Parts: sequence; C-alpha cells; structure tokens
Amino acid sequence: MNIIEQVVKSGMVAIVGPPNAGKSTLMNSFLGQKISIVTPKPQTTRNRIAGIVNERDHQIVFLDTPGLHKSRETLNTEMVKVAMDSLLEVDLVLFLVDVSLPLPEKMKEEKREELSSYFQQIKSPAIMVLNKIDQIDRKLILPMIDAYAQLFPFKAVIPISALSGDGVEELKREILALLPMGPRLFPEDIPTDVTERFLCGEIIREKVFLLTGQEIPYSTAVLIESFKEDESKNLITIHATIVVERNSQKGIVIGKGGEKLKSIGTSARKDIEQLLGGRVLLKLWVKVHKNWSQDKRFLKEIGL
Ligand SMILES: Nc1nc2c(ncn2[C@@H]2O[C@H](COP(=O)(O)OP(=O)(O)O)[C@@H](O)[C@H]2O)c(=O)[nH]1
Ligand SMILES: [Mg+2]
Repeated sequence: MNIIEQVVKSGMVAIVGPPNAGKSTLMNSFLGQKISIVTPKPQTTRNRIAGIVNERDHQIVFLDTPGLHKSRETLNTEMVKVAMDSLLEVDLVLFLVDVSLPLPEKMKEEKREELSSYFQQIKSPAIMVLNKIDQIDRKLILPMIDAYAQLFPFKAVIPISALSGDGVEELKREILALLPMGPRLFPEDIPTDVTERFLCGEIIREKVFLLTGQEIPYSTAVLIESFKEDESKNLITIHATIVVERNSQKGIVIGKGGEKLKSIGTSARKDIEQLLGGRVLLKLWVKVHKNWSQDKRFLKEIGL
C-alpha cells in the first residue's frame, strides 16, 4: 500500500451564474458523461451537485449549482442560497454567462447591479466564462471579453461553447494553472457525490421539464419512495412520486388516459437503465402537495 498521500493538482471549482447560462451542460462536458440534468428551461438545477474529474495528475471537483437570480419565492431563494454558499468553500469560481444575451453596457441598470452584487461575493480566484459562442458572430467575441474583463478582476475571460465543446480544453488548462497541489479530495473511482437514487429522481424531473409546458416544471418535485435491486433477476425496481402543487397540475402530468405520465415514465426509464447499467422497472405516481415550494420542511426533504 502506498502510505504517502499522492500529491496532484487538486481542488474544488464552483460553476455559478444566471439561470440557463449552460452551467450543467459545461459540467457534463468536463465529465464526459451526463450527471446533471439539462433543459431549455431556467431553474432546472436545484441542488449542488459535484462532478469529479480524475486523471493521473489531477482531480477537479466541479460543483454545479442553481442559477443566481432575484426572487422572493421560498424555493428560489433557497436555491440561490445553495449557489451562494458554494462560493465560500472553493478554490476557484467559474462565472458563466450566456453571450447571446445583452452585453453588460447594454443591460438594464438593475441587471448590471445584480450581476455586480454576485461578483462581490466571490472570495476566490475567478474565471469569467462566456458561453454559447456558437450562437453569435465571432467578431463580437473580442469586444465582449474586454467588456467583461472590466467588471471584476477575473484571472481570465474565456469564450466557449459548452454544447459543442469549443474552448472547453483551453478552459480546463486555465483551471489547472490556477489550482493548488494537494491530495485528492475524493476516491478516484467516483464521478459524483450524490447517490444513484438522487440521480434517478433528477432524471424523472428532467422528463417532466421536457414533456410538459409552462408552469408545470417549476411546480414539480420528485420523491424516490423505494429503490430495490434484485441481482438474481438483474432488475432494479424503482417507485417514485411526482409531487405537484395543484389538482389541475396533476391532471396535466397524468394526461389524457394516462398518456403523458406514460411517456415521462418510458423516457425516464431508458435514461435510468443507461445510468445504472441494468433493467429497470419504474412505477410513477402523481400526488398533490399544496404549495410545497413554500413548505420549508418539504424543501429539506428534497435537499434544500
Ligand atoms: N447553443 C448553445 N446552447 C447551449 C450551450 N450550453 C448550454 N446550452 C443550452 O442552454 C440550455 C440551458 O442549459 P443548462 O446547462 O441546463 O443551463 P444551466 O441552467 O445554467 O445549468 C439548454 O437548452 C442547453 O442545451 C452552448 O454552448 N450553446
Ligand atoms: Mg443547471
């Protein structure tokens, strides 16, 4: 056994920024596998999820976080708190923005002040990451780097496309240059700090986000009621409840003749089978919990 702790480039890196900037897409891209759920809708990620990259000479623990935004709603303020708390315990911060949105000088005064207020909370070295450059004219990138560099003493401003992978390697090099040497913080063989059970709930929530419109996603939470593995049959049986806030929403999630719930279930089962590498029997229920998003005890149950 090696009694001397191996010293490598090692550290925690928080990925923060406004909703929908592509934070979860970037973390998945670094990992080369899907850990965090991704949808076109804001407020998809609700919890802090670690994605761990292990190589011979480094270990980077990325923390994917909920989007930073102003809100008075209990669920949203709890989510923002998760993101802000992540800023306190890391070696490096990646602040991600979507470049297809207005530049700082074109933003409304209020938006710009909000952005600055988040920068003020950053206590570690930070890199500004300009994401979604596949969406804009290349000529706009340089002036944009200048504009963001003036807002805060970032160590670097790096344009990328988390979706195509463009610039992600350069970003990783920059990250490694800024990380300290130290022992690995996690064992070498785990890609995340959350349980398979939690990830299954996230996959179900992703399908609800993708397959229902408008207000349903934000009013949905998923509870995994049971998770049983039968090794002799190579079958995992999962029972889960989709929790909504009102009766009318329950109807929408179930759909005509149960069609919607069925397609959510089928789509989720396929992804879960891929994640767990085995056959899965997934049973879903829909339950109404009036105003769960304002119920602090319930929010604790879903990890907030
Ligand atoms: N065109 C483009 N879309 C992206 C890129 N990165 C993320 N997206 C999309 O932006 C949406 C939000 O992404 P997500 O990772 O969930 O953002 P988050 O809320 O910051 O975690 C999804 O529809 C992604 O596919 C990118 O580099 N280019
Ligand atoms: Mg996300």
